[in-house]
Amino acid sequence: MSQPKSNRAPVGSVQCENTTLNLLKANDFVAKAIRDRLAPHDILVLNICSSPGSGKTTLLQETGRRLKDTLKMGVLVGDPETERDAIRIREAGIDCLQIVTGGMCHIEAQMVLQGLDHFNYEGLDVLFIENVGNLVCPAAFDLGEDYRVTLISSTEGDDKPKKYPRMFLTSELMLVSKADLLPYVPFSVEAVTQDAKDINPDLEVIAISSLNGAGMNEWCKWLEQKVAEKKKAGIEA
Ligand SMILES: Nc1nc2c(ncn2[C@@H]2O[C@H](COP(=O)(O)OP(=O)(O)O)[C@@H](O)[C@H]2O)c(=O)[nH]1
Ligand SMILES: [Mg+2]
Repeated sequence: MSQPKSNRAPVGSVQCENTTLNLLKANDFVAKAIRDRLAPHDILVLNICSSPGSGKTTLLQETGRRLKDTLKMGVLVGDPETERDAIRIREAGIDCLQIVTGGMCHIEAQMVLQGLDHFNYEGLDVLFIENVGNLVCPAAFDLGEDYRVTLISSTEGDDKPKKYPRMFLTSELMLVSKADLLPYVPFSVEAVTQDAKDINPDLEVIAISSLNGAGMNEWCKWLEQKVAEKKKAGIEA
């Protein structure tokens, strides 16, 4: 899938100042350059989004532990400050580059394009981009990804999809994270799924826990299938 999804395209319909529109158009141009750069290598690119603390880094650590013998993975991780997430991800055996955004609330395509030089594309199956924790701004910035995966944790409330619709509209997969805490918090997987699907009927949903392993096999299977599809599309192209 080398073209941006139609859900991601309507930058021109964003109601904002002209300068913001120009910024988003420039971003789309760079996102295309990322797709062009990676196209010959059949690397699956996933943009992982969520609120801060929903479990993105923990999920990547656990995915690394489970799949590092079968998939070669790389991670670009964005935070306003510190290298802490990159250190955690490297400890799980995955090559990782930290993007320090200097206070910015999202990653832009230009940061990804510069970060690509860090990776050896040879044999790389998946490049994860862990976005800055934020359900608003990251939704507007195409990073050249194949799929956008948004986490919503059981501890942050099941009302978020309707409040932050663009993030769920532009995602292909919603992971309901921290499923181990569901018995203890007022959060309905059914309600959050219904709200998210009202916005985006094609959205896939998996409930996961990086702590007790619930749903992790299904997530890993989804990932492996997308990698296989990407390689198949590359062979057929
Ligand atoms: N109970 C529970 N806690 C989790 C789970 N995943 C992450 N956490 C905790 O949630 C906090 C934030 O996780 P982190 O991965 O740093 O979130 P990020 O900011 O989205 O990258 C940490 O204290 C994790 O240990 C989970 O599946 N279950
Ligand atoms: Mg993190």
